[in-house]
This record gives sequence, C-alpha cells and structure tokens, in this order.
Amino acid sequence: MRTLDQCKLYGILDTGYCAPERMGAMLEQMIAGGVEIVQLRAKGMEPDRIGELARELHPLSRAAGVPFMINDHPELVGETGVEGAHVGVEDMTVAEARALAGARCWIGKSSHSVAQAVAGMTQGADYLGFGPLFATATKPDYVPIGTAEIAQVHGQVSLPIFCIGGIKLENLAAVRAAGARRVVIVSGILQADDVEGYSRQCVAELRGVVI
Ligand code: 3NM
Repeated sequence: MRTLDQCKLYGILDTGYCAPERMGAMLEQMIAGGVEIVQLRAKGMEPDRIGELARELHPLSRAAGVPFMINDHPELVGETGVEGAHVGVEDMTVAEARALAGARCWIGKSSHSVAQAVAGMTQGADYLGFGPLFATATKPDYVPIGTAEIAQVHGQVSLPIFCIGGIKLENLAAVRAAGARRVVIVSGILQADDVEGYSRQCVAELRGVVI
C-alpha cells in the first residue's frame, strides 16, 4: 500500500457525478491513469449502503496499492477494512474520528484557512485538505480562498497537504507554481471524456514530467 507521502493525485468517487453502479469502472480507469489515493464521497447516502459500496470497491484499489478513504463516516472504517476516513472541519475532531475508526488507519481533515490547517495538524490528522482554492459546483457553499496562502500553509504545516476545489488539468500548472505539491481533483476527473488519459496528464503535471 502506498504511503500518504507517496500520493500526489487524490481522486474522489462522488455520487454527485458518478452513480454507484458506475463507480467500479470509474475507479479502474482512475487507477489505470495513476490516481494514487481515492475517497468515496456519498453525501446523503445511508451509512449501510456506503459501507456496502466501500466493501465492493475497496478490493480494486487495494490490489493496486491505492489507499481508499471514506468521507464523513469513520465508524465504517473498521467493518469495511478501508485505509481511513476523511472528516470536515465542523464534523468532529481528529481524535473523535480516530476513536470511531480504530488506531490503525489514516484520518484526513479538511481546512479552509492556514489557521484551520495548523489546528488540523495539532489535532493529529494524517493529512489535510486545503481549499477550496477556486469556486466549484462540487462544494458550492464555500468561499474560495485562492492560491495566495498555499506557500504559507506549506511553511507552517508539516503534513501532506492536498489542495482542493476547482482544480483541473488546465490550472494545475498555476496551482503548482503557487506551491501546491498534491491535489484533489473531483469533477475534472469524473467528467473527463477519457478519465484514464486525463488522470495520467494530471499525474505527469504534478510530477513535473512532460508527456
Ligand atoms: N472539499 P472539484 S472543495 C469536496 O475545500 C471538496 O474542503 C473542498 O471538487 C474543500 O474538484 C471540494 O470538483 C470540491 O472542484 C472539490
């Protein structure tokens, strides 16, 4: 299994863009394209159904050494055997999430400012999300924070930081130039005509490779 340190491109299987029955095929394309860590995000879905879906999808990522995270439901980590859970700023503390998920897993935490990122690190998160950088239909109620604080957050937080929110292949070079080392791309990947090819180009851009 990859360590978090080795992950630069984070993809999310989001029910807002991908029906559950399409997620297996989507995940295979994402992994073939080089997505290095994935999350199941199913806002509003019954926890039992999320658990079922995670159990169905997880073998595909595990076989590729790609960590699988569940959004919002750390209590499902133990029973599904996935690698961890991701929680929002207002949801619960990292300690609460870890108590529900079990010690041997990763807990990721969102942050929407440098101060929240520092708080997430202090709470003991294994990695942080940082955003939304740009306005995005995937998380419409949040005010974009832009790219100006990316360098600062990397100076103050010694954890893997995944920038998120409105990141696409088209703006990835600018996001990197602002200091981002890792990103989450949701709609850009899920809405690509060629998910595998799009992911591969994103990975290459993140690794500074010309293809
Ligand atoms: N969390 P897209 S932004 C799920 O800032 C999520 O915490 C965010 O989707 C945060 O790549 C976001 O489609 C949406 O913009 C990211």
